[in-house]
Amino acid sequence: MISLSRTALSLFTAAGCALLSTAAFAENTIKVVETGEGGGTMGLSLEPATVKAGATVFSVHNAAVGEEHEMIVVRLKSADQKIPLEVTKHRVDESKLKSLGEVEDLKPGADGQLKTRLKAGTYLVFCNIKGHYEAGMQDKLTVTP
Ligand SMILES: [Cu+2]
Repeated sequence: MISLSRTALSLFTAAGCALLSTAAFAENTIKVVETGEGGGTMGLSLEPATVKAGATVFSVHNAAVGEEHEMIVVRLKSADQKIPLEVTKHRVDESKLKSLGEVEDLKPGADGQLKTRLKAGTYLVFCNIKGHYEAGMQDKLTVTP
């Protein structure tokens, strides 16, 4: 009886370890949905918009019908940092921000993924195709320790 329950216990532990290693990369999964067509209102939503520090997968979906989008993740120096704009180009000045990576050229209806490790702080998630940031394609992500 004792040896049987030991076997059961070790099986249980092995199963537990397998589960842990599968989930090892994705402590957080953030769903990002991008919407909007050229000349109209555009949007970018994060679900959830607050996560704990750690390995994170951004799973991006471009829900637009005819418009290409992209997703860039930058870490801000503070929650109220002013976002630098290249006014005449209608884009965010990425050279003045610390990028953690991006998903480029996301066709209408397409999905993309960005894997990164997030430290505590405030992040800006946005689309930097001309005019899209100004049209509403941005949201802030809060990462807690
Ligand atoms: Cu866009």
